[in-house]
Amino acid sequence: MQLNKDQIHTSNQAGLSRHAARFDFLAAQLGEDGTDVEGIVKALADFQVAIPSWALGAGGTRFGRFSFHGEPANLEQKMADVGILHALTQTAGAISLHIPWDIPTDYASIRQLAQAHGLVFDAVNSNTFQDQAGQDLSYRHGSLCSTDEAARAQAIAHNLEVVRIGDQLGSKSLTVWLADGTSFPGQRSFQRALQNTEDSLRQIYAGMPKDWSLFIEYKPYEPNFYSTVIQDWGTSFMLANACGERAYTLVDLGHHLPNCNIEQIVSTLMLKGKLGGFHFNDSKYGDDDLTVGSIKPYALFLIFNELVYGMRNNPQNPYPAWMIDASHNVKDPLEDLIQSLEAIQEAYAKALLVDQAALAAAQDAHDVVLCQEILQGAYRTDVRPLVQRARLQLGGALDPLAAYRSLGIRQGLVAARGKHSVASGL
Ligand code: AOS
Ligand code: ZN
Ligand code: ZN
Ligand code: ZN
Repeated sequence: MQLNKDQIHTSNQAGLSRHAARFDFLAAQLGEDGTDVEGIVKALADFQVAIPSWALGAGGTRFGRFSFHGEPANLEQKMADVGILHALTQTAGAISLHIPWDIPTDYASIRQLAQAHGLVFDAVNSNTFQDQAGQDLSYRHGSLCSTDEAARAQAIAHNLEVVRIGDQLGSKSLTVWLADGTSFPGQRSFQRALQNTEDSLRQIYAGMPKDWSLFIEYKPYEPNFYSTVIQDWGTSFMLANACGERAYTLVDLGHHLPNCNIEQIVSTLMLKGKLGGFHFNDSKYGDDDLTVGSIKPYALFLIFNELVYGMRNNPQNPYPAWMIDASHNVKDPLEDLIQSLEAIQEAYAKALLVDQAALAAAQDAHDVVLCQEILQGAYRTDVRPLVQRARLQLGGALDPLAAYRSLGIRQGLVAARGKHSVASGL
C-alpha cells in the first residue's frame, strides 16, 4: 500500500482556505515583531525524524501485548508504513533498523524500496539485550560488560556485523543501547563492568568505517533495577571520549530520573560537541515511551530551545540524528507516530520563535521576568499554521491524522495484511 500525492492533494482541498486565513493572520502578527516567517517554515520543512522499525507494531508490557490489526510483518511492510507516515507528514524521511529483527535478505531491493518511499536509513541499532536463537553464549550476565571474555567477544562481533549490514544500506551510525546492569547490590563489580564496557566499545569503534559515528545511549534503570553500567549522560560522555572523535552521547528523553533537567544536559553536551543522537518520547514516571509531547510539552519546548541554540552556536557539535523511540499499547501505532511528529514540529517551531538576541540582552540585564516572558511568549503561540504550511509546500497533508482516517489507511492495511498480522521483532 502506497499513498500517492493526488490522494493527499484531494484530501487537502476542503481545509485550504481556512488554513490560508490562519496562516496569513499569524504571519502578519509575527512579521510585525520582526520574525522571519519564511525562514521558520523552511527550517520546519527541512527537519526530518527517523522512525524506528519497532514502533510500527503495538508494543506491550511484561503483562501482555494487544496486537493492532494490519501490523507490518516484515521489513518491506515496515518500510511501507514509514512511507505512509512520510507521505502524510513529510517529516519522517528516515527509518532506523534493529538487527537482528530487520536483516534484509536482498539489499538491492531494500535500497530500491527505500528510494521509492523517499526514505534513507538512519542509525542502525544492535541488540545484545536478548539472546537470539542459535546463539553460542548467553547475555544473561551481561554483554559488552561481561566478565566472560567469550561472551564479550560475541557481543562485539554482533555490533560489527550490524555495522556491516547498515553499511550496505547507506547508514552512517551505530546506536548502542545496553541492558547490562545488576538487580542486586554486590552482584557484580562496578569497576570491572565499566572497564570491560569501555574496552568493548573501543573495539567496536575501531572496527567501524572511518565515516561512521557511534552513539552511546544511557539509561538509569530497566531491565535491571539496582545498577545499569551506562546509567547517565556523564558515563556515556566519558565512554564516548574514551572511544574517540566520532563517538557521541545519545539522549533518550525517557532515560532520566524524575525531574531531571534534560535541557541542561543537552546544552552541556552540545557545548562539548558530543550530542550525537536523540530519541524522542514522553514519560510520566520512567522509560514510558509515550507519545511525544503528551505529558510534558513545556519541557519539550525548553529542550528544543537548547537544541536550536546549539545548532546555531555550536559548530563543534554535529547535526544530531533525530529519532522517535516510542511504544504503543492502546493506540494505532501510525496514528500515534503522526501525533508525535506533530508535537516535535510544534516544539521546534516554538523554539524557532524565541528571539535569541532579546533573550541574551535580558539575561545580561538580569531581567529575570523578561527572560521568562520571552520564552513563554514563544511557547504560547499557536504555531500550527506554520507547521501546516511547511507540510503543504512539500506535498504533505494539511491534517495528517484526519487524512489518515479519511483515506481509510488502517483499513487498507488490514485488508492487505490480514487482521492478525503481528509486527516482527520485539
Ligand atoms: C531502550 O530502552 C532504548 O530506548 C533503546 O533505544 C530502544 O528502545 C531499544 O533498542 C529498542 O528495543
Ligand atoms: Zn532509546
Ligand atoms: Zn528506552
Ligand atoms: Zn524509551
